[in-house]
Amino acid sequence: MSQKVVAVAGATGMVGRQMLHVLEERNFPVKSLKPLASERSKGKSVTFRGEEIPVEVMTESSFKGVDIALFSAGGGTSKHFAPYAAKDGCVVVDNSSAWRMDPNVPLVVPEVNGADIAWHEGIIANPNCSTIQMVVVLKPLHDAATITRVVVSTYQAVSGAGKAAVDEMYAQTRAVLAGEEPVCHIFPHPIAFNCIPQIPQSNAFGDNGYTSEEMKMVNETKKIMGDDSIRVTATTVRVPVHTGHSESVNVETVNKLTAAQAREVLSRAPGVIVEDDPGAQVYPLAVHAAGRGETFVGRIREDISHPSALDLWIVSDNLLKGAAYNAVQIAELL
Ligand code: NAP
Ligand code: 3JN
Repeated sequence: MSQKVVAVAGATGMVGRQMLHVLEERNFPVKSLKPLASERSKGKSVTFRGEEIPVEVMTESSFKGVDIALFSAGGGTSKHFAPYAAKDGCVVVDNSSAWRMDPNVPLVVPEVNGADIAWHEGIIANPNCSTIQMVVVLKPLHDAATITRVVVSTYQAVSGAGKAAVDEMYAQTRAVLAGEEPVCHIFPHPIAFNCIPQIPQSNAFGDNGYTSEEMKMVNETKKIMGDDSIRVTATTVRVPVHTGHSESVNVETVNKLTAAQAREVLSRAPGVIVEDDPGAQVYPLAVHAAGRGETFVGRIREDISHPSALDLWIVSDNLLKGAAYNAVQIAELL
């Protein structure tokens, strides 16, 4: 692969920092790196390959001479700046929801629909973290037995809500342990020692009673799998875990798959690791998945309430496969 000029938009953020880490760890052929952020980061620098690189304030002309830009600076920022980058010949891999459902923008998980990058017009979207880890597991099952319906409940880590949310969880935990009242700034209710069935933390609910995170899982799954007929319903829940989203997933199929067949199919699936030995108390755990690029699946069993359905427990690092690693994999495909 030839050396590329790479910009990271949102380089000072939780996802942006992981992007720098993954570019470095995967030895991505970076000719030069351009870290971009807001006015707030003027004077700051980031460390890349042991070198301090000053952060630049992102402007409409930041992308001249840039080959690939990895965006994780929020949806409004992507909506505004990505077209300027594309116009200057840069390919944008965008981590926000701004472009995901645009019919002219491929929404890509390399293990599932990597070929879709072929029709990009300058912008490629990275799906939502909860969707990514689910479709990596669903795709091989769909190919084997044709999925008709998916019922998912998520247990999402606090790092998915950004750095301020993680700080709030720790502050609340300290407060509760000291016998004090937890203070809420980011979340609508205490996240310490609690579960909150609302993601995101503000302006979450639509007219149908679903949250926007839940509707992302519904709509993005159909687009990535290239099959509008798959019915999906989701309940997304924030839990006091630092990193690693977990999901309980029920999958109905046209053709029955036994648990053993599903395990066999998934053991051959790219990017998937089967961890399924309940007798030995082996199943995927957020604390084990954190820091890993793969998606872990276990508790694979036949649903006793249905003639052809499976129950699964799926866990992955929300900042890596759910964001930075998937984005860098897309850049590698480019
Ligand atoms: P974060 O920790 O709050 O970081 C936000 C980053 O965006 C910072 O670098 C910030 O720069 C930068 N930024 C904000 N406004 C900007 C502007 N107007 N111009 C340039 N840079 C700007 O948030 P995060 O957790 O990293 O998440 C960032 C975004 O990534 C989210 O909004 C979301 O769209 C996406 N995301 C996607 C997933 C996924 O599921 N794939 C998961 C998490 C996040 P300053 O430091 O200068 O403020
Ligand atoms: O809450 C999580 O666990 C994942 C959060 C993702 C997120 C956070 C803020 C804005 C997104 C996303 O990727 O869908 C966005 C957004 O771009 O809409």
